[in-house]
Amino acid sequence: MGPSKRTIAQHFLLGASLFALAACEPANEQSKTPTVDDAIAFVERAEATVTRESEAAARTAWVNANFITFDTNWLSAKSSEKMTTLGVELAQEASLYRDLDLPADIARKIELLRLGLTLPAPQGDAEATAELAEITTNLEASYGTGTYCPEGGDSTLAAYARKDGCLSLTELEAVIGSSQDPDELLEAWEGWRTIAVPMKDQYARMVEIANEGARDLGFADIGTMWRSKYDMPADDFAKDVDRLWGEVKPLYDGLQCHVRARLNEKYGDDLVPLDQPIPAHLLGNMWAQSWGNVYDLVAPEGSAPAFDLTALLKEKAYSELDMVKTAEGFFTSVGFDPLPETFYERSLFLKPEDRNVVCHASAWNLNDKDDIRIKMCIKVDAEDFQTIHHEIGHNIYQRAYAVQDPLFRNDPNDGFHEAIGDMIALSITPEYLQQIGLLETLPPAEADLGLLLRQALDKVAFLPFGLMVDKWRWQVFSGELTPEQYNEGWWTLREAYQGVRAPDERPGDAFDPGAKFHIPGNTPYMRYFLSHIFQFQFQRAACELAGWEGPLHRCSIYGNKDVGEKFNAMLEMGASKSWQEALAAFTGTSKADATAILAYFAPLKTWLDEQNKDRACGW
Ligand code: X8Z
Ligand code: ZN
Repeated sequence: MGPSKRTIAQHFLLGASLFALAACEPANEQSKTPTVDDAIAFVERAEATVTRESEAAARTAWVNANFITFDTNWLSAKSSEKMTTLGVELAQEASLYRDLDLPADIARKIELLRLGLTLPAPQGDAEATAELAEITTNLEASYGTGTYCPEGGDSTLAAYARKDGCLSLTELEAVIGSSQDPDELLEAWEGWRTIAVPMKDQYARMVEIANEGARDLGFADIGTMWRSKYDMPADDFAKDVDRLWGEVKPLYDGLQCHVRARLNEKYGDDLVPLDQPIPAHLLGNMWAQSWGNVYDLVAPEGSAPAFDLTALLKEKAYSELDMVKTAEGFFTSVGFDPLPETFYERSLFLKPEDRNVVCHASAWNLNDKDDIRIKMCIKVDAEDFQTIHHEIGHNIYQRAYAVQDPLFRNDPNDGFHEAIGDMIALSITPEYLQQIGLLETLPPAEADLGLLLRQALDKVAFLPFGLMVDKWRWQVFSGELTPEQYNEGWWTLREAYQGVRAPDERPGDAFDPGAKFHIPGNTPYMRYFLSHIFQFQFQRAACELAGWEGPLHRCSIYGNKDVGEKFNAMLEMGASKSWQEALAAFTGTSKADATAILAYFAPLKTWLDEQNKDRACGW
């Protein structure tokens, strides 16, 4: 299930048991010719069943993710099995009504039911359904409880280890994010990847089962099913993401070239040769997916960053709770209702010392109304300040579309859900920070370049990673990559798209994709690539509406209720209309459009071109 958001519709859609629904059906239901009235009645029953079954599933998943134990895993697997059974039955029955001439909203709901599951089980195969649920629960728990325990005396990480001599992901990430010692970095990088080795066989078996489920529903494989969820034919969607990548690639390539040159100055030709991809352990992030932590190494010469948000939060002694309240304050400033009391009572903000939790940040709606919460292990730094906005954005969206019918309580394109809070966080400008008292003196205009570079290290560096994760999964699902080729195929894509390489020869049993949350968690990833396009489109539309005339990266919509109102109108649409219609309602265009992110970073692109003019870029 998604790390990011769970709503009842998604719960059911990600898994769901139609035994109650099936009980109402006459035994010969399949044999009679389906009518429009049958379809309407089916949708009504499906929505009632989904609503009834999903709340318990959501609460089970919440407890499991907050207390990972043998028993909560067991309960979670049972719940997932039940929900998948329901989801398969609903998808199968929905297929019967597809070719009828249905009212538009019924046709849309039928399609959502058909496409709802992330990993379908084979039809009517109780054993395979149970096995699938057990595997997915185990994979998620393996990731959530994974630790690296250095053995032998030559570990460079002893100083960071806990009392039991082991390091959790949080601790290993702290090393990758702050150390500039290549030995430490390499050990932390390799150490975390040891947790994924045992996942590989289970992952391969999971793919086998779910592919059979996808075929039963009429899809060639799971990847085709995933690509069919975007209101356009699956092949057109694949072409569209390639088009978007082609548009942003020159900006990415310029950034990669500059960063590689500076890391070469720091680490030398042996470690960072100028004609090779960058070794993945030197980029300040466990997955080399965003590079903000190496800002100081790559910053424009002679110019300090306009501000260091981590330092400001620490100077002002912000607590984790202060960070959450500040993010909430942004949303209320544009007119959204305050978060309910229960959000503060029931969310998890701090990493518990005494138990295993899934620390990867997520946002939940437990009752599809107002029981919204986030779950994350907050650190007081700029990265988590951004992530809190991201998560609350999910909650605000969930609450907005709660006005819709159950099957429409979702986004029309999973990239939207990921873009809401990120778009809001684009308004964290120096002026905004001054308004809320975090920053005393506004930096001069020439500091903009540093700010933009800092932002690009997160947003632009992310793009090829956002793209390649599901390019890999699509190849795995289609059989283009066999289990023996899983790891090699992963690194082929990492090199091709990101210009990033493994820092060492990978062991034969390595399963490096498994060390990224969304692979064992089975959360589709193309949503994040899309979100990095959409959030800039949303921001450009919001700033136009606000009458902003300056450069896009200096625009903040803080306090602008007109923008909030129009934004909310799109959020309230939920999945009731195509994503193209929802996008047009807010931005006036129905196409995913990279010109907004390019406009945002235009001054940086000019600067990067200048920096790179005598460098041999590429890898
Ligand atoms: O998983 C997340 C969010 C929850 S939906 C924290 N993100 C991706 C990641 O961490 O890999 C946000 C950015 C990309
Ligand atoms: Zn998210």
